[in-house]
Amino acid sequence: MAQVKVKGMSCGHCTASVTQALEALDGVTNVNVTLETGIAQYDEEKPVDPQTVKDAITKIGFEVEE
Ligand SMILES: [Cu+2]
Repeated sequence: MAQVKVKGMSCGHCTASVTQALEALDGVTNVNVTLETGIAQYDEEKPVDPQTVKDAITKIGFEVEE
């Protein structure tokens, strides 16, 4: 299980967008995004570059907290 902290989510549509963006990535599965904490958790079926995950999130308008 890997996780990233996402900044800028304000409602269920935001969490759905982030979930969708992460699930679209090759190797990423079982995505679970929590609005209250901003935590996006996911499993890796194979190694996934954290930068790829970060890019997918920033591309749709959110920030990843370092
Ligand atoms: Cu929203």
